[in-house]
Amino acid sequence: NNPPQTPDCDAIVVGAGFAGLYALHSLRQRGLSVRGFEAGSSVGGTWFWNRYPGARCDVDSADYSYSFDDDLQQEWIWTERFPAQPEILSYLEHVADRFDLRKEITFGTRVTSADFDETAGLWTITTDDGDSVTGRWVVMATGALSSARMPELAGQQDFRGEVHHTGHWPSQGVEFTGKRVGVIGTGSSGVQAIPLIAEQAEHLTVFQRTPGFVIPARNRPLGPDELDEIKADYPTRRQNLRESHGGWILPPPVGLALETAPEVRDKEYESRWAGGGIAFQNTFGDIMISVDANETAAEFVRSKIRDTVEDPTTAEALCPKGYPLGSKRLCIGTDYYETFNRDNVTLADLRAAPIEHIVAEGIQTSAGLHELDMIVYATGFDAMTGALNAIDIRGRDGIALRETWAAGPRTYLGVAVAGFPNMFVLTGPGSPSVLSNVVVSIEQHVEWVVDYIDHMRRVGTQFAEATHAAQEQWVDHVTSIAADSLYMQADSWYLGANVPGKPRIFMPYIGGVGNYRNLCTQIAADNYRGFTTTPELA
Ligand code: NA7
Repeated sequence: NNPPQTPDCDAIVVGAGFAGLYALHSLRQRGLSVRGFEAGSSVGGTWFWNRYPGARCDVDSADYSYSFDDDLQQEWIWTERFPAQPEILSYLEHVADRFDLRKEITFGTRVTSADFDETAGLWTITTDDGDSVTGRWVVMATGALSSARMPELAGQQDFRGEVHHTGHWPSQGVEFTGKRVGVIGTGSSGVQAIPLIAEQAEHLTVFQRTPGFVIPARNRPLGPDELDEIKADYPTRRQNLRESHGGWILPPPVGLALETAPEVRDKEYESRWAGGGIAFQNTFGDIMISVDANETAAEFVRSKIRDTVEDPTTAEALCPKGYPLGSKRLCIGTDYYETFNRDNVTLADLRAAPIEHIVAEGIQTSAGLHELDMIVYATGFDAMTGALNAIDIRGRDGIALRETWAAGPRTYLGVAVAGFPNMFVLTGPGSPSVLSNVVVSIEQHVEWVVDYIDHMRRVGTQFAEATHAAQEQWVDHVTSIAADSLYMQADSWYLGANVPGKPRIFMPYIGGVGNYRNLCTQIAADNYRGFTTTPELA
């Protein structure tokens, strides 16, 4: 064995969204030299790319923010209950400036490969500029919902009008006035964009394959008094978030749906509907456990749709059926169903009349041609694995992550992969990230990973790598706790079902962020159980 080479830096961080920024900051605080790479021209990650009209977080702003710096959380002013994309982006820009993070980051540069060299004792990343940089550790902060996905529709390239994807929105904005616009997709992004596009476009056609459950957001301005109250309570509030199931504080369930009389039940649903947001899913403790209980909540939403949407055929087509409420991520919207009462909005129900092909003039369904000037794809992401698999990552003996994950992703705790020493993944498959307030998850991941890296340096560990046995046990655990849940009853991106050919594996950890945190803490206390280590050469 040759002594390890001197790397260009200690740690390389790929991505400069919420996770990458905090990882850069924390590693630097511990005295490591760091280099960051970001494909966007500035910081923000998800919030840099998703600039479509209506883009907004569905978690309360005061909670969807960093807790690591008290001055930051006390000084930043959130103006709305649910923060809009521009406000989150300016928050992240502020964080980058406040902690002077930009100078470590190379922007407008995509990492194309990452290679581990055991003999040299380092990772080499290569960028689309052709540059390469070496580091002892590589931290993938590439995001769980960052690889925007275009569907494969016949004739897509023939369309003569404008084409946009919500997850890759032009920074200069898009002009809808006087245009006939088609939106494909009615997940969270479509649901947020549709009402605002409808207000501007000459005509909007919504191409819907699977209707979602859309709960009103009831967004509102956050008054100074309310924000002050939150800030005064931040220490307790943040601790509660860390110990909670989802990284958010919801009003507790009011009992069990199946043990509550129908009139009382509907009153409770009505009250949560009026309050808005994801708390609806938590009205009763059995909604996400029992299909019958879930159906009572689902039927309540359908009754709201039928009450709101004037045209009965459109209302019926908008009613979600055949999968439990919450088994796909709930959509949180503003005036979504009301939008279908507008004269300039048409619903194209693709279950009744599927898309046959895209033509120069628009979208041809089996019911006829929809002439369009613009198509907006709100078709989602190659979730959790897409951004990682887009990089040619090679671990020990040149083994490719893409091959290792050909039958589905396998990780230890969602942060480490056997065969890939000194590589850490933030919000990876097997972590609770996408089923939680992701900022709470991100802070936990970063702190745990940075503690581990610090520990390695202190005890003189050259490489740390998850063992295959620990990884298999974790994958079995993640899969088994999801197996009996209602999550398995929908074709969701949690399962990879939205990408043709993607292996069907339930990717997120559903055990909750509090439990996950405790487990990770115990594993660290147990001398990082499940990792094998190589000591540094003298
Ligand atoms: P989603 O939730 O994956 O939604 C994508 C939508 O696009 C969904 O309605 C899909 O219908 C539809 N889609 C995808 N491919 C097609 C094709 N080929 N034809 C017609 N319709 C299609 O992505 P979002 O961006 O809305 O949200 C992702 C997450 O970001 C969200 O859950 C939040 O956590 C934040 P389908 O349901 O597959 O029938």
